[in-house]
Amino acid sequence: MRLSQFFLPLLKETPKEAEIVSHRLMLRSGMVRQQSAGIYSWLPLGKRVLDKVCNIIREEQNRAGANEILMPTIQSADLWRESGRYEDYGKEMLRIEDRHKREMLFGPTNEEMVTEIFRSYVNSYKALPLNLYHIQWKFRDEVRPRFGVMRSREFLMKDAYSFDLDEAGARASYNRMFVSYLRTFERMGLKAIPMRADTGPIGGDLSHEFIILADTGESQVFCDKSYLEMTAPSADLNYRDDAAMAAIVQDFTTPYAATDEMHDEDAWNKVGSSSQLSARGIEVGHIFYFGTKYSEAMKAKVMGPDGKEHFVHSGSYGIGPSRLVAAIIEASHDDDGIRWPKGIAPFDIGLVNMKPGDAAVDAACEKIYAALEGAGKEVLYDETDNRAGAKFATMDLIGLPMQIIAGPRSIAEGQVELKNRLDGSRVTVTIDEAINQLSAS
Ligand code: P5A
Repeated sequence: MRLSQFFLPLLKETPKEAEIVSHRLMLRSGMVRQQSAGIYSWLPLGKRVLDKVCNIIREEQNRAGANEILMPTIQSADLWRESGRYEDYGKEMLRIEDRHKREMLFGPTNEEMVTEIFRSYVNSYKALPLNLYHIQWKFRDEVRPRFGVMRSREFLMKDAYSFDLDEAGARASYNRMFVSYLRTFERMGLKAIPMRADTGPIGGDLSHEFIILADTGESQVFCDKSYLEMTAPSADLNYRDDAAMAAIVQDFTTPYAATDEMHDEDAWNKVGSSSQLSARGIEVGHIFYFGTKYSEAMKAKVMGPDGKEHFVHSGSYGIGPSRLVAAIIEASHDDDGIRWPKGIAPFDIGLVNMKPGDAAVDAACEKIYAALEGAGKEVLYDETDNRAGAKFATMDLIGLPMQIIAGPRSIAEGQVELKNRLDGSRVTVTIDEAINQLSAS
């Protein structure tokens, strides 16, 4: 993409309304635009990052055996009356009346709708386990939307729903999602710690929040420092091996970790002060096992191997991709701007032409641009006639992991400078070396 064609509406001033660094940087770098309180448009730079986040989530959900669907944002109130949550949900639910005076709502979550789909098609244990997920906009009329897309009213959610014959099966499904979450967040360069959590309006008796540590986080959390050393299982793991999944979950739930609401002082004191980590955290995912809560209320039954009908056991599993974009920035930035982890960055490489109009520099840049794009890399090519200082500041602000700087002096010697945005290192290499090195990275 050529910068002259790319819609990148940068802000010069730091917006006063933005209280935390991710919100400031997202506004300054033209990633999002607020349309109403807690409601945002995603502009090209932000949209590219959001898509990267969603794709990692999608790959890991699919790897774990979940099926992607797409349910609507607008739901019927009658569906929610079946579960009894229409009245319970309160003011957070945006209620809508259509022209026929039918009561509708903008979905805050989809347990009811997915249970309706399940009961319409599945009637035998042979189709189980089943996990259906979608990535769709949700609306919750939060009292205090704040921190930009971190706590917004309209936000994107990946929500998965599992269906099993019995509790043992449902726990195995829970474990698969738990493990896929470990991999998902690690691929985004985040250390997300699973913490025993409250189930709130979703219900159930087993729940974990996945929390990343950040000073600006809304939750107070307590955990064992050993979590900081733990790494997610590799991609070749076998999701169909229930015992292996249970062992991983066991490893990741044995050290102490709890949010404020679930904190237990006695257990905490046993951790030992040198291992205690008390910090602020951001909830990026939340998983629930709620048994037959919705299947009983909504009559979702299957025939079991015993020839009898059973209410299915279910869980739901949420990740907030739009919140994650902000959370990744909270975890990875410096005074100059964002530092995107590889795999999340809106472009892999920023190519800075220091003297557009200079035939040799233009030719070298065009060669590099074509070669890297040809190698499947996403390159943002700054061929504008902005000042050099402004070009550097923009590249640093938008945080592409690697920058190639091509000026007349270096090009005369057949060289360019490579700047690594993540560690700040700079090297001068030949044009061909730059192409080879970055094509392979
Ligand atoms: C799980 C999936 C649920 O709604 N039902 C379906 C369950 N869980 S949850 O914890 O309430 O939300 C799941 C994730 O969505 C993100 N999230 C938000 N992101 C931005 N702004 C909000 N206001 C917001 N509320 C929830 C979080 O990442 C949360 O973990």
